[in-house]
Amino acid sequence: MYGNTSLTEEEAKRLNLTEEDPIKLAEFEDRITRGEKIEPGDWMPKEYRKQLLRMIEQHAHSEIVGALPEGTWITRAPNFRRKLALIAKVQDEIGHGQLLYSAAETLGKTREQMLEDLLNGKSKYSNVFNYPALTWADVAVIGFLVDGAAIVNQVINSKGSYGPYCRALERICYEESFHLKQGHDNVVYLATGTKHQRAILQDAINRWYRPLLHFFGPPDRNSQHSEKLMKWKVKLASNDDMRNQFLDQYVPKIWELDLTFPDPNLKKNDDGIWEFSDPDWDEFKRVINGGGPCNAERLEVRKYAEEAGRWVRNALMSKNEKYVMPMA
Ligand code: BYC
Repeated sequence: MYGNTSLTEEEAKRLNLTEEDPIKLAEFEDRITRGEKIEPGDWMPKEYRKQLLRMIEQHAHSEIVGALPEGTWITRAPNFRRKLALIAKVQDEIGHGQLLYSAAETLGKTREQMLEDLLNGKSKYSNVFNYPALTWADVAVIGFLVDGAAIVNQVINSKGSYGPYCRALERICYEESFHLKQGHDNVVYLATGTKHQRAILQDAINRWYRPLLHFFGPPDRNSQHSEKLMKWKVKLASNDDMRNQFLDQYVPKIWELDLTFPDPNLKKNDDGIWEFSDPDWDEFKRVINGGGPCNAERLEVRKYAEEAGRWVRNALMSKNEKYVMPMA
């Protein structure tokens, strides 16, 4: 029915593909199967474009909002060396936002529209950045565990099917790997420091544990978009697989330091699958829909940045000039 693809009519309906030209759709899916990259000028199903845009846009927003919790500690970093490293890291995160907005723009939505949708709440960003960074130990935990979680996700997604997103992710992963080293150094320093330093570190790990489990998205059985995204190789691992990889890599590193996670049921089974207590998926839903502890504050800061920076953009952009949209 749909060219060479094995889609049934029911699947086509579910995947929102009934309007697509079956021949073009079959060619597109063959390219994906062969592992070719899809580039901005190539034919793609509307649903592929829509899904990619949704995901890359959310990722871009996560980078610029994600710079805020750590950014609040730049003025209070404990010494000059840590301050320099933190300034550089926060600057890198904003740069990742730039790369990702450019990748998203290749799909036909302008950066201005994307930022407007962030500020009016239409577009999401990662749950983790709606929690406060209460102490310096939060900066260490974000640098080690949040960046660690992001690397797991991004290394996997960088092997995906859409060229501009993959190229942006490859570059981001190089920089994130360095962030991870400074996060690890910071965690080890606090873990081997005074009683107070260990105590604030343990407290930060306790508070970030649940948001970190949420970071990889809902359990596979409740994931709305995974089927399509995995079929088209935008996502190369499911939410549960990525979460498991993260636990496998990072739980032993925290346990090695004689620190704990606040979950008595956290353990690795013989089949390699990590088991954990229900991380309260209602909290996840609340947070991603605007009801987390810092959602309002994060958007206020972004609104202020938009308003305060408008004159700079106006000065740089001329109404009489035509600007090209990024193509790669
Ligand atoms: N937070 O069908 P599902 C960084 C939403 S920044 C918020 O499984 P999907 C860093 C999802 O959007 C890097 N919302 O979704 C920066 C959907 O809602 P909508 C951040 C989430 O797309 C600064 C609904 O739940 N990384 O590292 O198949 C400093 C159903 O979910 C979340 C990325 O952005 C979440 N965690 O899979 C330090 C990764 N999870 O859109 C560090 C890119 C799910 O229908 N994104 N939702 O309203 C992805 O890889 C995928 O989108 C996900 C979710 C694996 C997260």
